[in-house]
Amino acid sequence: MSDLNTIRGKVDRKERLSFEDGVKLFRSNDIVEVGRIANRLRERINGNNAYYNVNRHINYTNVCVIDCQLCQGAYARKPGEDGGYTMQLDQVFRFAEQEYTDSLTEFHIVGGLNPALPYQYYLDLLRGLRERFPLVHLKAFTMVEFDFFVKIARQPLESIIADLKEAGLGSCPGGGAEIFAERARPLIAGHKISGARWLEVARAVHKAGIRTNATMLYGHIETLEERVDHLIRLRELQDETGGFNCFIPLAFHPEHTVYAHLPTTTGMDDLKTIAVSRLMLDNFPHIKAYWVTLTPSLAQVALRFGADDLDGTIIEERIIHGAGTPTGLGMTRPQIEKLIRDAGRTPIERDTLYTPVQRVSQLV
Ligand code: V47
Repeated sequence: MSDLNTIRGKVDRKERLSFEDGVKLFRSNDIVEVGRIANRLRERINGNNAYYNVNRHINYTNVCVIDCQLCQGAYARKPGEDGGYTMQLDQVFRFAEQEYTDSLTEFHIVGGLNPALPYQYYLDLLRGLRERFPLVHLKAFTMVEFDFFVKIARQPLESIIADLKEAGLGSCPGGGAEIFAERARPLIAGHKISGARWLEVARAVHKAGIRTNATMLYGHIETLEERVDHLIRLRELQDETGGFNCFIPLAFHPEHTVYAHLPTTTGMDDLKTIAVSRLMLDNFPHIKAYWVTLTPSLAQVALRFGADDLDGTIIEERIIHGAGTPTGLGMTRPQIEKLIRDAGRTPIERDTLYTPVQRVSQLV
């Protein structure tokens, strides 16, 4: 008899798991049973479907005022530091045009907190992309960037959200959440906004009718209890707003950061984190195994451990590659579909809001 029977019983009876259950799952080495329980819930929520999308990342600047230990030096640069770049708007539009194909359904747009850029830049960026690519969904700006806009525009959060929505914002990526715990957060994220503020901004964005994702960065200096605490804080906000689409656990890549001495996460930990996320976040429609941080092979296996989404084709990811992830820069649709089929799942190409996309051609 596995000591996880009580938890399995709760999941089967559709009872919510407690903080202690979450910690127990993380502490278990019975990865097969943890995965099996998560898989039951995953199949209850998503059947046999496994989702992916055709997207491109636009990282408009890596210049950032935040002393974020997980990103400075790996991707971000201080103002004036060597290696910093900022795309002027015409460069953003040219980059987007180069990357555009008819299959594209999403631009994923994030950047550093660059004091040289005025608030108007972000509105013009969205407007310019919407004008040029009216069919492409603009998933842009993390809760950290929203808080920065409040400061530089000196406007209330609600009016920033309304401006961005009017300019073409479709939804928001889940970055910047890192780990909410007050002990660990400043040690990896410097003076980035607090976990409480991240959640407060997400609440306001959801209330304005904009859906967002959420992430958790794990595998650095956080404790297992802090991971479970992070998941429960997200679950509580989701109970309140229902505005989260997807949760993405992000495995920390230490290279080129001040935590370069830390080991990378292991397969056991990665799969367990996917599984525990699925089980604790019973009110999140989707759990994403982000192939960029996990490697395509492990992300594929994760489709049997609670995950139902692999993210997208991407083509050029900079943030996590800056920190040494060994994965390629992008994948094609046939490559992603093969991973999904070989996991015994049904590939569903989706748009950002998880509506299936119908294709005439299956080529790119
Ligand atoms: O916020 C930074 C993380 C995030 C490192 O919403 C690192 O669909 C690992 O949020 N090692 C950006 N991770 C990526 C992100 C994301 C990715 C894919 C899909 C979605 C979505 C969101 O990357 C940052 C931070 O948490 N990060 N440095 C690092 N060294």
